[in-house]
Amino acid sequence: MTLKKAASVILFLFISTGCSSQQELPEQETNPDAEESTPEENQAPENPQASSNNRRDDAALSVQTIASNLDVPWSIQTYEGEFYVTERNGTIAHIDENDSIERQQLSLNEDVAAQGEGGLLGFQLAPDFGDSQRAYIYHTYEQNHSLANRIVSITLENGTWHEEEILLEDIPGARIHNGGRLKIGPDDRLYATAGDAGTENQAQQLENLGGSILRMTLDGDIPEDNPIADSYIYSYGHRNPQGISWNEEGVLFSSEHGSSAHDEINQIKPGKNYGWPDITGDESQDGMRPPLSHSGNDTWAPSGTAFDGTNDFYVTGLRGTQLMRFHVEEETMEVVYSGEGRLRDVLIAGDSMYVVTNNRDGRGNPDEEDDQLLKLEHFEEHVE
Ligand SMILES: [Ca+2]
Repeated sequence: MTLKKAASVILFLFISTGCSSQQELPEQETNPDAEESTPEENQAPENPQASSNNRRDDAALSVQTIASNLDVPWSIQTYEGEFYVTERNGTIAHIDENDSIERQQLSLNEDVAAQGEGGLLGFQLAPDFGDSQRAYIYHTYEQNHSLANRIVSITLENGTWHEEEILLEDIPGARIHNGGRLKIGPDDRLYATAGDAGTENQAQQLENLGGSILRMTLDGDIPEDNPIADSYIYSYGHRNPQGISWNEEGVLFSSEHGSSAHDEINQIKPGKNYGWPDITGDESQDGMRPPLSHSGNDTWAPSGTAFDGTNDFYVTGLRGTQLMRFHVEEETMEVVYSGEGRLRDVLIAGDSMYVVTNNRDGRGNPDEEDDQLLKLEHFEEHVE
């Protein structure tokens, strides 16, 4: 494990309250060959100044490299001190307690189509993973010469993950805007974020799963208490949501890529319409919910998220190349960490926070060690 130079990062933070007993909810574009230019991820990084942070328990962070040379990592999961990280081209990196990496293959009935921003994206270990060795994945695949996304359960056997059951197929897909985050909520339902797949109006169509946050049972059925009868749609009017997390009171929040700017933080309520493509930024319209916060003319390109407690919502930034913290009650956004390039996902486990870089996703400037899984924690407590 390398203790990175503290000077290389912007420091502050954080998890002094300890992570509640809540289960770690695992928390999520870019491509060299993407023909479509997605403005949110494709432009040169901005370098917003870290806001000065005078909040309570802030302290310097130590930053440790847990794993290097990852291949466009997308989702982080942890189980008993080990990590499982999906890689967009279709492998899962298993990192053991000694930080050694084993690349696990997938045996699926449909190949992972790692085209544009698509590929192997969301990942969630089953609640009984220790016994069942089961997990859920969200991945892009080819269907009738076009792209779509599917959610399947997989089980780990002798280092290979085998497809078990299809939970949901035909989620709209494309080289851009595939959404892709998967998480089990405090209600034991599986939630997935689906993008508009580049067809904006899909987000307003209730007969179409694109541009929505979806909710299903762990068997892939539509729960009886879903807000729209016989529909997986939990909320809609989203452009390209890539992060969802619940706070310790069970309230769901999301991150969403806006169109060239106006990236969003939303509080998600069942059955509600979040406006894309009809409203963006501060615009309003009857029956549509505006975001809690948006990036204005700046771009965060927000992806994976994690909650600490009730108010601290952590959001990774791709083009923004930083970890941000949205304070729910104060509705403020501040930068808490930067310096390692594009960040795709964040996970809070115990007293530590983990992020993965995405400098090899085709829009970054990778160095030799990229991409990396990094551990952030209080510096004072971990000086070697
Ligand atoms: Ca919106």
